[in-house]
Amino acid sequence: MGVLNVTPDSFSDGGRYADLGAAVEHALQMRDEGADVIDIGGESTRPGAERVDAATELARVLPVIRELAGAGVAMSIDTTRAAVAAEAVEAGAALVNDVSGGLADPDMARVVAAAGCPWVLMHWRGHSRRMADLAIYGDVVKEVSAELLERVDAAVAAGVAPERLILDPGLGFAKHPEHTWKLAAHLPDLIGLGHPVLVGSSRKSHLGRLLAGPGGTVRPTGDREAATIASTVLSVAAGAWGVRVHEVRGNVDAIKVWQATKAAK
Ligand code: PMM
Repeated sequence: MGVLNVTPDSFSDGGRYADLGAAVEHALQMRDEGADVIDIGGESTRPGAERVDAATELARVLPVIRELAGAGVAMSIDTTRAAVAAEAVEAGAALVNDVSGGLADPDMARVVAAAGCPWVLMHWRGHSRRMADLAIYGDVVKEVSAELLERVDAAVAAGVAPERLILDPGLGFAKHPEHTWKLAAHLPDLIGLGHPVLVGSSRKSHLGRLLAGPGGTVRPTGDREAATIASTVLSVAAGAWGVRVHEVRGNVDAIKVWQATKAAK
């Protein structure tokens, strides 16, 4: 899954694809490099981010979705808003990627059930502005698993077919680096919940902190690519269904190496 943030303020690519032509060109490049799905978002979820209204979100994503639908590109819509998801699916998005797992908008489950499309339920405890305060866990793997299963139950109760649900541990969302590393290490537990699992580790701050230079300077987002690729290989080798990444080529290369090695066993 290739990330396309049509936002002025996302943590690693904010502002780069705000122009329609640049956004479409980048999406096509990611598709050509091997991304199966382009994940389009119009609202930044970086820690501390303020929300934008639905009209702003729609004005950012719809032109890109329409253009890419015309080019036959498979897309997901990265939104927590039911109204945005509904219009995005109508315009051609094939999948809803909801970082709130249906918690942010009580209408989301109904919209997804009506659309009959796959739904990524990410583990989430609150909007970006306050999520750092919510990173309190005893056993992070058990709690994230239990909270994801609650979201599955709610989705199914609202009429979404269970086989359409994809789970995501929500690395970095209401999680300190130690929580994120624990979840990455225990990915098989999440996969054991019985749904495909998507992992979004690309360029996130746990990598930046791990790679901090002398004096503790956190490695900048644009220089976390090798670490992202390592994380991709570990995730797919552990059984992840997909990875959500900003730079597609290197990650696809790495997955091919893993696949060829596995095939030669
Ligand atoms: N991370 C971000 C945004 N959307 N969606 C899913 N399913 N999983 C994630 O980990 C995730 C996401 C934040 O990263 P970005 O600012 O690069 O989009």
